[in-house]
Amino acid sequence: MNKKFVQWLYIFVGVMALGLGAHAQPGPKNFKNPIIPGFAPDPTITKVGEDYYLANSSFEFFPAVPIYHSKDLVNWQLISYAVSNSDYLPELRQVDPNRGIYAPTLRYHDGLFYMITTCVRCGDNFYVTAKDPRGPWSEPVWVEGDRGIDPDLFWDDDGKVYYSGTGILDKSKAPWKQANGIWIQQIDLKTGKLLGKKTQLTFGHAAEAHYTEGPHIYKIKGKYYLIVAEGGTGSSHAVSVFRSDKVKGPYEPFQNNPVMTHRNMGYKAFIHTTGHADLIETQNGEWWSVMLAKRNFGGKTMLARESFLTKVEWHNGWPIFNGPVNRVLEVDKRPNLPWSPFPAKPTRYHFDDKNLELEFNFLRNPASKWYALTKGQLAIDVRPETGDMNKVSPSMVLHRTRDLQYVASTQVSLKNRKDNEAAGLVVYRNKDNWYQFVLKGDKVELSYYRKGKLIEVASEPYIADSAVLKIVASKDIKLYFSYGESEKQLRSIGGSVNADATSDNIALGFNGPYVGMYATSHNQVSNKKAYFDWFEYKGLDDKNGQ
Ligand code: 6LW
Repeated sequence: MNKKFVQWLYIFVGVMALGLGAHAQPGPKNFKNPIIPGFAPDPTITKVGEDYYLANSSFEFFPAVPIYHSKDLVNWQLISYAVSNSDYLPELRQVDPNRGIYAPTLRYHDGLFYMITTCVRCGDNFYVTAKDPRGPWSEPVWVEGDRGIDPDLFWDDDGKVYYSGTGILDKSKAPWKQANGIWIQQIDLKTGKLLGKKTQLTFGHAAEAHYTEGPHIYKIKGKYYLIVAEGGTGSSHAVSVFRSDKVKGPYEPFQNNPVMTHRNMGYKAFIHTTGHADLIETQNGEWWSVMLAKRNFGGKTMLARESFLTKVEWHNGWPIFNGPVNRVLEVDKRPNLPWSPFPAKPTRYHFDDKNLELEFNFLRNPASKWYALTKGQLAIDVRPETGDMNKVSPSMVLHRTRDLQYVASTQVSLKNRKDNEAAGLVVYRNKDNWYQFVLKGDKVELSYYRKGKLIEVASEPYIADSAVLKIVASKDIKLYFSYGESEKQLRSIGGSVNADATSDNIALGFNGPYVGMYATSHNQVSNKKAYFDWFEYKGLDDKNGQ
């Protein structure tokens, strides 16, 4: 055989094998919602080739606006944050809980990713751009003036770019109480300047619709579609759709609106609060929607608003969401895309890298770098700020709670502790609703705030420099705490503790729960550092809806 032929034969066999490989592993039939569990509200999605990117709102936490990547719309991996340079958003240092970064829109146009959002009470609307969604992302470009929450960007075929915002342009025309509306205006993306006249597009479809917000505009088969959230981001939440021949309207509402809601399913529905959708067409011609919803764990919303996926089909030029059931399901048939799971990540963080792993967040944007990764330890400055103070960024390094059931543990050391010096673990939602499990002075202490009231659960003598601390969250909405000098010798403390302080039911608000590391000197100066050898977050929920 001649050499060239043999080479070609090898290539042919190789390509066939690859093809067969893909067929041999077709992936599961179904997927499980939510696609991004735990504090992942207001999802927005875009696509480049066969890669999908999704962003969420992040409120007072930093880095801001997590960005996830997927190839199959089901398996998602955190790849970056749209704002991670702390100099870019100094306004986020002092925001109130549940203010800060609201619903973003993520889009890709002509080689650039755009993420536009609102920093509520911290500068208003801005966008950032990146060539690579993994970063670096640009400095914020601020859109001039007060523009309302939930901005959207839409590129029309003629090259003009449109900004849609929420609000009522002429307040005397507010059609009813609690009305909000959507308007549109051209934008110059070089300067952030809005151009020409604003045009009011809608106040929502339902008579007396509350809080119409979260607009996204698309052009599909020659028509303009406007999708909005209405009803407010609670149990009345819904998705409504409008259509027009012109980008500035008039927009005709779909007579079957809302196209998606669980508002009429009653308070026992497992998935509820469905709304705030964004649409995407796959390379295989299917349409899917991401949207936020909450899960009901025995009446408690423990994981706040999360990101869900549901199928969309077109009928007579209108979108049908998950027909014929018209519900977001926990287990559903997965998209026709190559199954592409990411390798499972180790659950234990050893702090061996120079930088903190992407999963870790701070409460607000730290003004100074009060932590360091050194020799396989995370060293955290023991600072006066505490978790119950407002508008500060205490020494907290937090990991999103992505499961109802999880184990979080750490090995912490704080030498020669004074009575005011503490370090350990927190389960955190906001200053009025959080748990602390710390070495403090010559004790180990367990207490929590629920609706701003301090509940002291237990305090036991403990004098060693270092300890392993462990929290187990169980599905009956309880937290179990244990501690000891090594992982093999843990003693439980405090019995079973009500875990609902960080639920939506108790904490209220838009943000979500975290678990993580914490150090404080309780309003006094300290020059100590707390050293964390490792931190482990192990989710115990069944991810296997397939
Ligand atoms: C968001 C608004 C909403 O900006 O809640 O669910 C606000 N919808 O659209 C905060 O997430």
